[in-house]
Amino acid sequence: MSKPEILLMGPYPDWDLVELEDRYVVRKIFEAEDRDAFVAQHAGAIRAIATRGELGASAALIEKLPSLEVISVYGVGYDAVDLDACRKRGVRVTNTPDVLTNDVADLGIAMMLVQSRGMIGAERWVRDGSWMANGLYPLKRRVWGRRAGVLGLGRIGFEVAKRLGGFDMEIAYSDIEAKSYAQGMTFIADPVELARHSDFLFVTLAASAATRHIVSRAVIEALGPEGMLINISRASNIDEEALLEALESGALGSAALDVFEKEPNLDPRFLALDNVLVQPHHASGTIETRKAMGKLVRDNLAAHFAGAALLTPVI
Ligand code: 8YV
Repeated sequence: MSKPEILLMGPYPDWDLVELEDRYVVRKIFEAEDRDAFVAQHAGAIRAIATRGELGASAALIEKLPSLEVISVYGVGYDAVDLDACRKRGVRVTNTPDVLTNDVADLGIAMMLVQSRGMIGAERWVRDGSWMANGLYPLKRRVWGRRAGVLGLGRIGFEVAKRLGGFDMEIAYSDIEAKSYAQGMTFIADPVELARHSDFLFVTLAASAATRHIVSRAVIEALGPEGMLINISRASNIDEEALLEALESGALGSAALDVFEKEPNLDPRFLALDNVLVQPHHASGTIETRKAMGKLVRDNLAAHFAGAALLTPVI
């Protein structure tokens, strides 16, 4: 039997590619010089798309693939996949929830600690001889015992909150409704109020059209000159222009960001600021988790082509 053809939207680790190429004809759109010509050449045969969270699949692409049956996302976020276009065409979509939750939460906590204790500057202080020349490193802010807000208490938000409990922090959260599993945490529905009650505000909610800029100028200003914003979700959840202005003016104390609009081509204004920690969208980036994500992508594709139930369907 001939192998089904799949369209790969961006590079996967070699260990995944080897496995995919064993079972499928893999068409790598990201290597094509002329993407439109590449799609036109293979369109009729493509039955699946394997993509990444941040790359997704646009309506324009989906419409060009008449044989498309399924899109498997390497990532929990599927906001970059046009679900309306998929529904119209009866295309199924899967993602990789759960397997990445703990690593994403870990990175969020690490970003809070690194930024609050000034560890990037402290490293520089040692390496550039400032320690020898100037002595003690400037004092930074404590983390333990302070107030944390979690915007979006889903799987990742909950794991962030659990970890924050280990720092004896006062934890509040915002979500569509109060969660029964949020023991010992205060529910504050309004994100502005949540920010007002937080020293550290974690953005952990799944992105959609409805959550676009949920971290508004008002939220950022409520967090204030002593506050820190930590984003391990999607850039679209934050009004990035308002964030930049607040970081520049000091209306917001600091930020720790793993995601950016137009990433990896982030706004250069971020790089001129020393009150922001920038990370290259790698919250799920451990070998263990990425292997589990790749396996789930493949298992979903295999289930689809075997006519079995999808393991982790979105639609
Ligand atoms: C990326 C992510 O998919 O899970 C998500 O939604 O954005 C990430 O895990 C990962 O960086 C691979 O591109």
